[in-house]
Amino acid sequence: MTDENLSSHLAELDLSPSEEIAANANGTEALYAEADADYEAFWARQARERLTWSTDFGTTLDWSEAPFAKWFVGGELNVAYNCVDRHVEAGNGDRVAIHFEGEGGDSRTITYAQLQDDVCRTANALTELGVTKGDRVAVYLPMIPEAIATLLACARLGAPHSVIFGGFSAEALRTRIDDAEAKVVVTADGQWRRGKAAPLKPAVDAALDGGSTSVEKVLVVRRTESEIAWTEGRDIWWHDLVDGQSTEHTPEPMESEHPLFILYTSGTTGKPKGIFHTTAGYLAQAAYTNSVVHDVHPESDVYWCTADIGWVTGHSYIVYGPLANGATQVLYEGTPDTPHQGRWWEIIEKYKVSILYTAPTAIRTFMKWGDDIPAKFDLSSIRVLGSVGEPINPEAWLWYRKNIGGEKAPIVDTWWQTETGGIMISPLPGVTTLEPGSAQRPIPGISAEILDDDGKPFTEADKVGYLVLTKPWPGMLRGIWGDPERYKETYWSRFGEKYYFAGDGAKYDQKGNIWLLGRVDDVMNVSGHRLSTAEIESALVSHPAVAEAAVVGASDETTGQAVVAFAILRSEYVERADEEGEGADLVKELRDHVAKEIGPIAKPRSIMIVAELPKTRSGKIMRRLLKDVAENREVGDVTTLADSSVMNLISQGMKAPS
Ligand code: 6R9
Repeated sequence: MTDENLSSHLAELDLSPSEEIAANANGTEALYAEADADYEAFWARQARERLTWSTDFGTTLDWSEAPFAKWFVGGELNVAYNCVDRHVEAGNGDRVAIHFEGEGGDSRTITYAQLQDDVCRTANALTELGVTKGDRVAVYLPMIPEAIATLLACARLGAPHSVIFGGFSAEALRTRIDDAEAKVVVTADGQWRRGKAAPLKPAVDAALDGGSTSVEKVLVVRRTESEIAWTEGRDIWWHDLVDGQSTEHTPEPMESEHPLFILYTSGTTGKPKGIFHTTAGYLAQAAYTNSVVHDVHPESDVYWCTADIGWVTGHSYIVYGPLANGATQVLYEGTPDTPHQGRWWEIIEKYKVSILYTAPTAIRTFMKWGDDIPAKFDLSSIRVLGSVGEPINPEAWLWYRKNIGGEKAPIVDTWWQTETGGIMISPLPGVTTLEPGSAQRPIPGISAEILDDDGKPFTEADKVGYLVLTKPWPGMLRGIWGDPERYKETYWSRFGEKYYFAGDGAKYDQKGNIWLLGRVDDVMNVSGHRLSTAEIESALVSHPAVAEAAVVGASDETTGQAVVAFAILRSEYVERADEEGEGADLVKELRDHVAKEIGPIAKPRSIMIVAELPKTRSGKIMRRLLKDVAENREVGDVTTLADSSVMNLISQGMKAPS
């Protein structure tokens, strides 16, 4: 689609809330007013109505030691009880909690009553391994039901879990296990990826090989039946220990501020940050947001969040939010193209998924694969779509709405972070008139502003600034594990202690919508003009030849920084670019296209056509590495890349004479 087509198409669309959704939506306009009037009272109501407390709380928020927050002080509850037992007690034990779909086609249906048994057995097993309240448990598991049972069992015991994504290396595992001083590791022999058994347990062995760790036991799920090494006395099979346990276990109430989990943020330089979250505030926000933003109706919806449990999205929107709400959800183990590129759509058809929550990088991949693939499946059950992880460019937004959302499902573009615990900025289905590409407005209970370089808030349109959060919120991180100073320094010092600095650039549009513009380190300064990498990437992707693009600011003698772009072409254009001279023509065309879309100042100094972009395993483009290439430096640390060979190809291409 050309940009004229895109903007005229956008202008023609009616993106006001559909009556059908609005009639029954959990979110309402009135919530904004209620929260604006008294945000603490608003959150207190959410916490009391959505959660079941063993002891009611007294003080809603204690901010006297800011930025260290205490929410719902004096209250006690058990997270696992809230996510499982109470639904069974309420007579919903037969409701499906999890439709599990293994990559190889094996499936399991787990009701809330069965999940309760699984969680109790797992809690009893962990107790037998010596895990008690306060001990840390490292989790390195595939996307299988045992992962959910493990997290809930930890929560039940008050043993904070630290999930390490199954794609991380032994080295990453070692640093995270050591930092949290985990007592037990729960893992599997392997996981299914693209039809092959990918090993997991060997990485745990390697991580623990150096000795001197805190780990006493390793609990191993048999998933792939691969041959693995075994350390007698340390390693225990899940089926030997868990299966025979009692299904009775009494959940112990935890204080509101008892630590629930640690989750390390990836992709940054230096030591990973162990972001930690606590019990009641986190759960209240996860349950509330899953209800009003995803508009989950537990009695009728089938919800599917495609994130991995190893990321915060999996924590909040596979485990804690939907289960606290008593929802029915799909859990899928594998990759979207196994055994065929329509696998996700087949799953939606099979389980009649009504709410899908995924990431722009996945959507752009599906665009590349072609419209005809989802068209083969019945997706008419879909009523709400969600996006998370990075800005969704309007092209991808429109594709998602048309090809997956039947031209009518609202798309919630949800901005939040590991640190925020839950969704912060997003439209609400049935309430908000949508604006493709923008996360729009803080949800009720959340307050955000955009600051200029001097830390002054502004509201004028199209001026780029820094996103900050101006009031504490229940799901906020309580710190960086073992490093309170780093917590203050990273988030509460850039603009003083009044503002939580999110690290994202942002702007308002004429209608007052917030547009997220990527990490601040991705905001370039070209001849004194602020330019966002995301904006230029979006412009490139709006050209019909471009499937995906990444932009970095490379230092430039004249302009301070210059725009350097990397682009993956759509398959129909790859051949054309390979022909003598055609590649150069296309690059010129793309540069002019960006100049036309955003302005001559944004015209990339160079555009390199590449076959792949360097991405972390969570799908985030590692611009830091591309910047190294653009600035002719040796490429830095590639250990968090999903495929570390990608950078060799790109570096060679850059050096080759064109
Ligand atoms: C949930 C999650 C957080 C960073 C965040 C921002 C980017 C996430 C976004 C978005 C624009 C959205 N981000 N959602 N940017 N629009 N809807 O992704 O957490 O992995 O900690 O990443 O992701 O840059 O600061 P996390």
